[in-house]
Amino acid sequence: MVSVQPVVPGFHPDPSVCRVGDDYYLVCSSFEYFPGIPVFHSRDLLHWTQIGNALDRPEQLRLPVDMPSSGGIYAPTLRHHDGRFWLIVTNCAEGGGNMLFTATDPAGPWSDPVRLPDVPGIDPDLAWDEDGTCWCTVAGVSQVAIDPRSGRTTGERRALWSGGPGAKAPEAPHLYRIGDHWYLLIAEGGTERGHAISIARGPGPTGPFEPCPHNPVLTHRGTDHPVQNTGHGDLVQAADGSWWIVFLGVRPQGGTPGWHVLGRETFLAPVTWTEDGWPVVGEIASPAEVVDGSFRDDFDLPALHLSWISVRDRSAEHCTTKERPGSLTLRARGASLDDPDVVFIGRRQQHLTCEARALVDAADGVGGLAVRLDEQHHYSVETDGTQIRVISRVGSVRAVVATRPAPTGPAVLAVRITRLPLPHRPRTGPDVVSLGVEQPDGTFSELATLDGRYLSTEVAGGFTGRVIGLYAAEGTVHVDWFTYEPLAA
Ligand code: 6LW
Repeated sequence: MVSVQPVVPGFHPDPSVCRVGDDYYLVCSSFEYFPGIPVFHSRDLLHWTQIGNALDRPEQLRLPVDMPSSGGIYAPTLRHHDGRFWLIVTNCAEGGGNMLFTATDPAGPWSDPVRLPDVPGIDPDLAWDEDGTCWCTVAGVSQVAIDPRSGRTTGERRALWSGGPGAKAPEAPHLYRIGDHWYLLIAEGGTERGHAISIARGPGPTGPFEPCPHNPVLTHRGTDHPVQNTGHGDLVQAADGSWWIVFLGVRPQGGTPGWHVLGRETFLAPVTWTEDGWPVVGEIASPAEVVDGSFRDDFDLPALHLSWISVRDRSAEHCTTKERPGSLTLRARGASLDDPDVVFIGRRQQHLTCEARALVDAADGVGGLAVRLDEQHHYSVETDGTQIRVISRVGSVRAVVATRPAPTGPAVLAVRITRLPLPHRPRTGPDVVSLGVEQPDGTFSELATLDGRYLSTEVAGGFTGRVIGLYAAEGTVHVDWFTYEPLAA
């Protein structure tokens, strides 16, 4: 029996789910990364496989270079209606706003955006009532009827039930017709330790809504549950008639106050209903084993694996597998990871302990392997062909913390993320990040070991989590292969 586990580990917050027959589909927020909105498929709600990224063309997603980390794509809602998949989401970047996309296959392609210029607010939801009216409900909570094909509103915006008295941040609304009632599910309390999910119901999609007598229906606030910040959920009925909820949660580690480094992850729990029709959320349902997640890329294919995400954009000029067959070529733009214009491509850290390695040829440039939270919080090991160095950026402080002569030819750069032995834990951060270079005999030669707390959300702020990947800081670098492997805890 494993400990409580997410169903989609790593930075995958704000899950939205829908079912078509025996198939489930799930989407998450993606913020400053491109492509945006990973799409997952499952047959049992416990095991999910990524099948696409909904926003994988610049016509669908443009993220300006001056947009700070944790801007961009927030909180999508995925629905299946009238033979099509519908995805509505907020682009929080300048010139963004609410946008709607459709697809016949959730793996893609997804349409170009239909913009909703008259619907302000984040966390948009879509629901259709019996006479075909489409209701768009946003954080706050407010609602307006829309024509989803044109993006125009077809009525006045109205305030709806907005959660318990005094609770901050009523958001993430989802509206469902279940039996004789319309239910309005929301998150409240903010996405930190006070996070919760509450529900109300009414006779129609516009209310009036009566709150559930046992709200909040889900919260871990004030408990010592290993999963905290639980909230922002979406209900789904399984083919067998049972009900489930997907929601976000975090796994804080280390001493007080606890630091989470993988971002907000997606969890699953069963839902039962009381006799008078209110939902009761059960204990978290975990997969029987930790998601393996081992990954190796030799960059032999023209298209990159779906799990790679780039900061803000990915152009063939700066990131390609076609220039040197069997390698990933990165051509620098921004001069370092501190630069919002950096050429960086990575994958979400999905395990509390793990190792990533890459064979980097820096004969024509400078580049390396990084653990990135945002522009101000990252650790990296890089090479310029003659020297290997470890760089730490925490807040406004940037330092080269170790250097060593580079081996002749390409170097295997490595990052190991581990936990300190138990006696040290009460006063430590969540983990330690060791950065170094692999010797010809395969042994890891460490240049520096840094406290992981500085690459946590509690330190850096924001909505994302760690991403481990490759970057170019000058000229051109070629990466022959990249591996990611979970380590035994
Ligand atoms: C999202 C809001 C939230 O829009 O965090 O936890 C925001 N919930 O609903 C960003 O993910």
